[in-house]
Amino acid sequence: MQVQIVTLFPDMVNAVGEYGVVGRAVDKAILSIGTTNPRDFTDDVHRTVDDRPYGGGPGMVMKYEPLAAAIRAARKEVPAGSPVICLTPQGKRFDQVQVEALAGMAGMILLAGRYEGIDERLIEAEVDLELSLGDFVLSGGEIAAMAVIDAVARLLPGTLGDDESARQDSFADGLLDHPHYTRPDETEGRRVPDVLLSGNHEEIARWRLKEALGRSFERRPELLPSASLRRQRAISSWLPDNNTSGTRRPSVSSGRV
Ligand code: 9D3
Repeated sequence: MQVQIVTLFPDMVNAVGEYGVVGRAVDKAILSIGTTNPRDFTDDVHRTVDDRPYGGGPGMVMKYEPLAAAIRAARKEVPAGSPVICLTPQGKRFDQVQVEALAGMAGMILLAGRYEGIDERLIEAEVDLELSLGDFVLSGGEIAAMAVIDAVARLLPGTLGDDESARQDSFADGLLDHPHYTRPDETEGRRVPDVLLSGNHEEIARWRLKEALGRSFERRPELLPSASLRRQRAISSWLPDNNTSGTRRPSVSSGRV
């Protein structure tokens, strides 16, 4: 996948490709990250990318022309049909469903804004999708663009090892994680739960599921309905002659799975 980020701070976003899992995807040429700086598409001596808002008020607005020229240049670096995605507090909340959709693309252009906002006509003319990380205030879109790249890179075929991929699949069930422990078996009076030292893998799996459900119920109850639906679908897909057409199958319509 080719990702092109339109940003005034290219050094900041390039860092996401230098570490850990994303770094490995870049090294394996599964992912390529490039940047386009709107400041390189100005024609005045001050290389101006912002201006005062029409209608007055505080702050500055990113100008149309340098951004439009930068996006046009960025389009030449990604496959045809790649979406232009603007990171903005006004966007739709970013979640794992969107991560999966983006991981199926051959490329994407991520637009990271600064200042109070971007001239709305640029969004209308060039942007396919607006995404937000959530209801808190960042100083610009760069960290959000890096979060999108990190989340998407993990799902690209070949990025994770077989081990990591299997774990990713088993936790794609929409619940919070169970607690984790490693050696030693006691730290300043706190012991690892006995069940984890028992060697009984069936019992350990049950305990972990119970913990994951308990934490999800306590901390994120809104996760439970879709987690339950996903689990039912997973179980259905393990059954013989599993029916993916959406047609009712009388023999397993009791809802007991
Ligand atoms: C203090 C300025 N805000 C008035 C309420 C508006 C505002 C403008 C620009 C707030 C944040 C930003 C910059 N943020 C992003 O570009 C951004 C963002 C975010 O702030 N929160 C969550 N997700 C995202 S994605 C891009």
